[in-house]
Amino acid sequence: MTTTDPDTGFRALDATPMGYGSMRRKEDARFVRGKGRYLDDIVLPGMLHAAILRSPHAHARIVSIDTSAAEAHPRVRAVITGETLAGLGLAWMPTLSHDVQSVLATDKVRFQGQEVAFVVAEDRYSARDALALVDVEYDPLPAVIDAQHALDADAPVIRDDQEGRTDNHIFDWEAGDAAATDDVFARADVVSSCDMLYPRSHPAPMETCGSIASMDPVSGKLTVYTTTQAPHAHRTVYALVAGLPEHKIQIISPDIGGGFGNKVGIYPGYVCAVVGSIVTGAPVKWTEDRSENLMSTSFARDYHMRGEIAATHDGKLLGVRVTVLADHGAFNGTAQPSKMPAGLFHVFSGSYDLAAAHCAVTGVYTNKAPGGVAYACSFRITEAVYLIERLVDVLAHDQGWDPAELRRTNLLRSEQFPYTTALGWEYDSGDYPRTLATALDMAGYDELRAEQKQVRSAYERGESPMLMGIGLSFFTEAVGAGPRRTMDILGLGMADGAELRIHPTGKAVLRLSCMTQGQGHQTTFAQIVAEELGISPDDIEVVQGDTDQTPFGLGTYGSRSTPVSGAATAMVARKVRDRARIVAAAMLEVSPDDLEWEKGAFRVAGDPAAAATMNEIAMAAHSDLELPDDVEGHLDATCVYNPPNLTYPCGAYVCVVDVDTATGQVKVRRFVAVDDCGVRINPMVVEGQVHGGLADGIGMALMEVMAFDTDGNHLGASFMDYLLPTAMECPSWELGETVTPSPHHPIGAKGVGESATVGSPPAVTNAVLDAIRVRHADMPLTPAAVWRAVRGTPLRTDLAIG
Ligand code: MCN
Ligand code: CUN
Repeated sequence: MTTTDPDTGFRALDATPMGYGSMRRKEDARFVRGKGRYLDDIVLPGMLHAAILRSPHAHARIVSIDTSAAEAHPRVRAVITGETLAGLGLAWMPTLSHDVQSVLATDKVRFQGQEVAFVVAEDRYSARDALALVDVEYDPLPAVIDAQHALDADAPVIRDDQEGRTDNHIFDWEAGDAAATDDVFARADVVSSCDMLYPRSHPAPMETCGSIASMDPVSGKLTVYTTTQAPHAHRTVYALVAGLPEHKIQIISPDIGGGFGNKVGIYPGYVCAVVGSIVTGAPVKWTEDRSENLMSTSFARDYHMRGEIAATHDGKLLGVRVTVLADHGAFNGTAQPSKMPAGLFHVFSGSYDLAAAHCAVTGVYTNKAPGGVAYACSFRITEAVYLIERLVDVLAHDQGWDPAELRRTNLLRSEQFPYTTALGWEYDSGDYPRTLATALDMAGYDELRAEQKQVRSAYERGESPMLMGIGLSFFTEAVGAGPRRTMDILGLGMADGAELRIHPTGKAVLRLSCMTQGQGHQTTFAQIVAEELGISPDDIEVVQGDTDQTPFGLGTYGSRSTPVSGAATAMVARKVRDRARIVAAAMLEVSPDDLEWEKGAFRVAGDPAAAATMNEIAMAAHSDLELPDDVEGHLDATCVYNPPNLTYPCGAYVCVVDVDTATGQVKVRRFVAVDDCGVRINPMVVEGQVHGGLADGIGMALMEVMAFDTDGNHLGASFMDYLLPTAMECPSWELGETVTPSPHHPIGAKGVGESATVGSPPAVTNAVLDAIRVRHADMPLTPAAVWRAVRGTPLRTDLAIG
């Protein structure tokens, strides 16, 4: 489908494919002209502007709040506090994890940046100015910042709003067979263990979060424009939380400038905007700035893990045992399937054939922002993959084994699929050995090891400070939640809807419950319809993000759009095709069984000249054509897809780094990524998704961390401190693919949106540690951390304490 210019390396794209293939994204015609319509572009008549006063303390009792000076500001229209909200029963709201979170603080503030007051004014500047006029008296309390001390007997109790609470414990959860795992470890020849922290990070989307609420006092209709990845779920939650009738709530998600999980949940500012609109009778816009986004919205990771791996003398992996301390911040607000407090961490047994595995996860409160599952996390699979892929390297390090060989000999073989893991999850398909072999071939693994030896001998001779590292990871992802029987969010089962309308002239409109944030849905979902019906993607409009216009479904996260909404799209297109067959039969005066489908047309078997194209069928379906009595006219159809299982993409990554031991500086020289996401709808879009995730991996492994000081002061509240990778830090990615279709997905596709974010951090980390021959050091491997690791004095980068 694509041709590459041998001189420039640029790829020219052919004409729009009638189905799968690399085509330019339809939405980009808008975006590259600056014609996107993001939340802050929306201006409603008479709209007011809001700002939030936030806590400077990580933990403090609120003694008093005096809003009189702010209220006296000539352009201020309302000042809302926790007390105002308490009067409406809205001071606390339910989180996605069966906890409550304060919308505006009443009793205490529990993290730095927590919402304390909401000021609505005639313009944005006045709203900001008036924040300084709100006088809050705090009585500071000691803060719990290090999760490892949250359960100490003398730790301050953060959630004393909960009656009878005397500690910071949230939950204990375990999975796997503890006895069988202990047994395997008792029989093992070798065991390696390692303590590791997957540090707290932030998705940091380019566009921050915000909301415009408009309550029509006459009709009682609430319209909320908001940056959400899950518009329908938001509507239901607003209805449940605020007691508003759901049919009178319309959620509109305009263009979204990146979500990465940050835009799944409902933030206090959204609720306050609704209250602000009710109180003032005018639309209220609230948008946060960068620091507010970094300090108060959904973070990711913060998993303190202890892993053990057991093997035989000759390198057969036997089992894995894990304990995790999960730092959930001040409110338990993780966005993941409700019955799964550690998300899908179950896949920590990785891509290997293990006899047994067990994990125990304990969740704790700390004085940090809540959230917990965001940043291309696949519901904690990022942490699980990092754990197992680090453990495999630690074992290889301890035993002097080659990490590639250790993986090769233990990967699941293709004849083992469908494979049920020690934790009971059924991996649908894969050809892991071929995926790994492809990556190692592309990288030239043996030559790299030979070069590494030479670089090391020059280093050991004192001729050069440079070392070279080669890091591998092999990951199995689990994406496409539900099925709804086992997975729900606040009782809403995880299934997706699709509606397909075919107009008389053969043009189509596809309405979906999922919501693109940059993944190219307007293009790729049109391509699915094109593949099924032979209508050009250019003739198919994809509608998302408006609950009044789209069918119910749980939204876009956990790379579930292709596995669930993509399946719904294929199924609804097939329903349309079934209807088209009946119409075509009436047109051609034959039995439906005599027709053969050839993309875009039905032909009479044995009489190729007798045919009806989709265009002709569409017009006929709306005409006076006589149809059988039991057949409705038109071709339109709807579908709800409840996935039978998750899809399990995989990938093999090889990272090559150069490490300057004199400065600790790491340069990623090469990155080979072979991904298997089943059938690729738009290979160019898939590659774009992988590029983004690989950059995430460099960010996580080398620079991103939400650090705090011991008082709970946030040390990463701007992009000066919270470092994101740029093109400067990224090599030219070398991508490869294997394709093992998902057997249970209608088009054999698996999700890919988070694969590279999941798979790349361990590859980069393994590469750096391989270079300096250090068994383990926690991410991010900043120059300071590497410099210290080389000298044998590890650095803890998440806390500003030595
Ligand atoms: N695709 C394809 N063939 C496949 C699989 C996917 O062509 N076999 C295409 C899809 O049709 C879609 C894109 O790749 O256009 C990503 O699809 P999918 O893997 O289903 O992921 P989602 O659409 O559900 O996106 C969610 C995922 C998540 S959870 C995060 S986090 C993340 C990610 O996507 N956030 C992103 N990628 C992002 N990319 C951008 N630009 N912005 C974000 O916020
Ligand atoms: Cu967890 S980040 Mo994505 O699932 O939206």
